[in-house]
Amino acid sequence: MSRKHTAGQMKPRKILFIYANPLSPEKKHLPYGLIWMSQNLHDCDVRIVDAFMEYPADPSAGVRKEIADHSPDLIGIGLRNIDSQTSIELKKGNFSPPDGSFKTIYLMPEIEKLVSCVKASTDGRNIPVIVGGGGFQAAPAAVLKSLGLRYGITGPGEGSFNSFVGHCFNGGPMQEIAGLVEYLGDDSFRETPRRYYPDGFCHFVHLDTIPENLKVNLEQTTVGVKTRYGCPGRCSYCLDPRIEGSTVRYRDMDDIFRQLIEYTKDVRINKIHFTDPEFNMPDLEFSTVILKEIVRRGFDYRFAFSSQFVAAPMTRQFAGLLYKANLRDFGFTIDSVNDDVLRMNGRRCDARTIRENIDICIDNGIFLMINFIVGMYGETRESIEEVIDFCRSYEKAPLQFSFVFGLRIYEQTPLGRMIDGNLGAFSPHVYGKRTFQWLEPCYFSAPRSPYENYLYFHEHLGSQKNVVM
Ligand code: B12
Ligand code: SF4
Repeated sequence: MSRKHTAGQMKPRKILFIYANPLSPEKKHLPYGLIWMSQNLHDCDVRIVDAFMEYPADPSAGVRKEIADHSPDLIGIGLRNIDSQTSIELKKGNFSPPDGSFKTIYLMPEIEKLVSCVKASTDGRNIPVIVGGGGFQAAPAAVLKSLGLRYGITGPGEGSFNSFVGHCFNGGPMQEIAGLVEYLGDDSFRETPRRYYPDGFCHFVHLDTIPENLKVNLEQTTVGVKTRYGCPGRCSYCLDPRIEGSTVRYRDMDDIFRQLIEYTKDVRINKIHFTDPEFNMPDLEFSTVILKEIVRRGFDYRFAFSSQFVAAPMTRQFAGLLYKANLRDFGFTIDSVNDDVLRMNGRRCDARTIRENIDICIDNGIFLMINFIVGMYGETRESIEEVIDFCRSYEKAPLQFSFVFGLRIYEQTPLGRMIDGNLGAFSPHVYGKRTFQWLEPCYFSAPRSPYENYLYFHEHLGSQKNVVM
């Protein structure tokens, strides 16, 4: 079913948004970004299709049918993920270098196939095609090159996509399209500055704008609510400050609760994920107000909340409030428990504080899913032993440890820039091929390869009950 926003007498422009996320059928997520953008497209007739979820047997055939049925004037492709980021996907991995140093899920081949079908189905009809999304932003020009497309948008799509529509149909100026990336061939490209917080647009998904063909997901998934954009952190491997900006901008509190109140009315929604980069960054002030309001309004009985946290800041009072607000199990990123490794990777916390904050959470009845990254910049055999000892010291604790092995290198991260500046010095720790904008999966890992570090951990911690590997 498609939606019409017809304000004037002109025939509405038909937009087809294709969510090209091969992880969709398995990890069931709504294409939030596309729905969100469609809400801000007035005077357009928008159809959103989740190609891999709605046509699991043959997404390309599905897309062909959608294009034939809807004859769009413009096509937007949403690339949420280009890979799974993690280096050890022993069962489902489809991408491994010849030395077997890692095995990951690389999604570009499937996406390329889908996009060639889009191009073949629109051939000769001069229908503009543009790309955007979190995965796209990991390597924008390289993605365009591999898809054989010219245009993409980095940063938020609301606003920029509207300008692109204006450019295509009313001749609006190209240079006003914030975050526009234009691939020019031969690995060269042009990019206009991004605008991180476009004012005057709707920043959440209204339930009545979710098209029927996507709604089936609601009870199976956690629904996303953003409370802030951006992160001032400088963690070596992280793309979030690039995607959302490094200055934090909070959403209006009334708007956040307008969204939550709207969601209370739909019985299928019972899990809410705050999709912030981190719920306790840059400090606890804003989140404290949100949690108190959740409790005051009784939303703690209506929803189970989750989010992603860094190890600090955390206080007893805040942990108590998290429990009361029914935000009781969440991802807790600590990365390492070696102070040098933490510092070298831009982490603002030390091992002593990490331990204190874990204990505070446990004392307050919170179940932590603690994430380590093994093999970060500066990792040594000794720092690895510290992680193993640390996990053993919590063997009987009510929490869970999980591990990521190696750092996926992306160009626009502190680590990516460091490696690009001195590839020779880093090369003993780089696993995989250095391709344009590091599009092809490639990892930094020390002191051994991701797979060797994995085997070592498996041998030493594999039998511990609260360790997930
Ligand atoms: C929250 C989050 C999660 C949550 C989601 C919870 C939920 N219920 O939604 C959890 C923890 C479950 C998760 C899981 C995963 N995630 Co995640 N996630 C994020 C995060 C932090 C925010 C995403 C979000 O909700 N944003 C809000 C929505 C509205 O924005 P959006 O979808 O990006 O859309 C905007 C723009 O991108 C743009 N846009 C989007 N599509 C299009 C299309 C066009 C044509 C245009 C012009 C613009 C455009 O406009 C939109 C509106 O502003 C991002 C990082 C980030 N800061 O964006 C990573 C991120 C998207 N995730 C990532 C990854 C890798 C994953 C996993 C694969 C991890 C794993 N190994 O399992 C899974 C995949 C899940 C899936 N099914 O796809 C990577 C993707 C990069 C890559 N390597 O491909 C990111 C970028 C993180 C990173 N730093 O690298 N994730
Ligand atoms: S890992 Fe977290 S704290 Fe660090 S830069 Fe990324 S979002 Fe910020």
